[in-house]
Amino acid sequence: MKIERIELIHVRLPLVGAFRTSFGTDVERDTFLLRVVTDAAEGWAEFAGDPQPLYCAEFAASAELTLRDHLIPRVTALGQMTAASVAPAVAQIKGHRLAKAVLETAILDAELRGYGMSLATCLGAVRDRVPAGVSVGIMDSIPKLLRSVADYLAEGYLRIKLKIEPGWDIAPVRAVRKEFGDGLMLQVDANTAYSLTDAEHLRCLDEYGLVLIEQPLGEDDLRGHAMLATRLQTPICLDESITSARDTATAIALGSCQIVNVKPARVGGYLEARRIHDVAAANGVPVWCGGMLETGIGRAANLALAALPGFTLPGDTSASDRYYAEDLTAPFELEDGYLPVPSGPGIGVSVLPEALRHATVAHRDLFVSRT
Ligand code: NPG
Repeated sequence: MKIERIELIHVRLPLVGAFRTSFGTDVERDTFLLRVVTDAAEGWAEFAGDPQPLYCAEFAASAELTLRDHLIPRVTALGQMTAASVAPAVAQIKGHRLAKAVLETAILDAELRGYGMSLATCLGAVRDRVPAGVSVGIMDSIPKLLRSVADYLAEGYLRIKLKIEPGWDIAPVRAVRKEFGDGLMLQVDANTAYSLTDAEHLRCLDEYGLVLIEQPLGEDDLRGHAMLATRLQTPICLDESITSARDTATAIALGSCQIVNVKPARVGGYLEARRIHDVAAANGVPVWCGGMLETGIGRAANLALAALPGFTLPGDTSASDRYYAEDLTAPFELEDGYLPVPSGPGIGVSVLPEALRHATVAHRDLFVSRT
């Protein structure tokens, strides 16, 4: 397969509601899509990050530069290539996993479309639908939170994740547990907002039977997580700390986590995400698929990954209407709490031209073949 053109499409979509986490508040999705045209087919992918480096060090403008000046020149210099050759070609470039992921995914989509295989099949999916969870942001008041959770449960979501931070942790968990009962699959996500000195406070969560507490400590604090794990009954799940299959193996060996949130973008793409799945499965560690407020383009690929056998917990793979009034693809809809795994070639969905037109802010060619 030979790359003929790579186009960046800057898009902006309003979220249906503000989404507050311990690291900031999102009111819109402001990101870019990559469209890769090859001699076999064209492929699409979505940059998972934000305009600001709040969740992780990368951000949209840094990714565009990295792609244009460092990643794309190395990949297009290969001439004939496949998606599997992307990671080795860019291995010299340190970090920038979100940027690497969007490039590899668009190329993988083109390659799979070229021979008519779905991403789900390519990755080793064993399900045609996956259970859906939903991530509920930090709110101004407990009554507002309870209304929001009640609405999501009425829609059919099978597990609830509450965003927490110091000052918004025990009370919301207690209130949700009391209102919706012990049968509710409930978990929390701190996005690195605590330190080890909060261990006794976090121990108060143990009495609420949570599925997990996600990333309580800093992303570089594997040792702190291992120490915290000895103090809590609630299983620790890592998100921000996990950037590769190797550090997944390290985190598991150190006892830093009992569960892993796999975000393909954070680990450099779907091929590395599958290796993380394999490492976790070999250690008996359950994984689930995280989300970064992706449009249908990013979500479709995440659903393919979430259909692998080791993804035994519901992910942050929610329906389109949890995020957008108008998604960029045909909307993903909940059916009895499940979302369908796309089965068409590649990521299995296409952008809707009209929706893309509404969302597009700018276009830039990052590469045009001269041959
Ligand atoms: O449903 O896509 C979703 C959002 C799930 O909570 C969610 N994502 O920390 O995991 C996270 C958080 C996030 C959102 C991370 C935006 C980065 C950007």
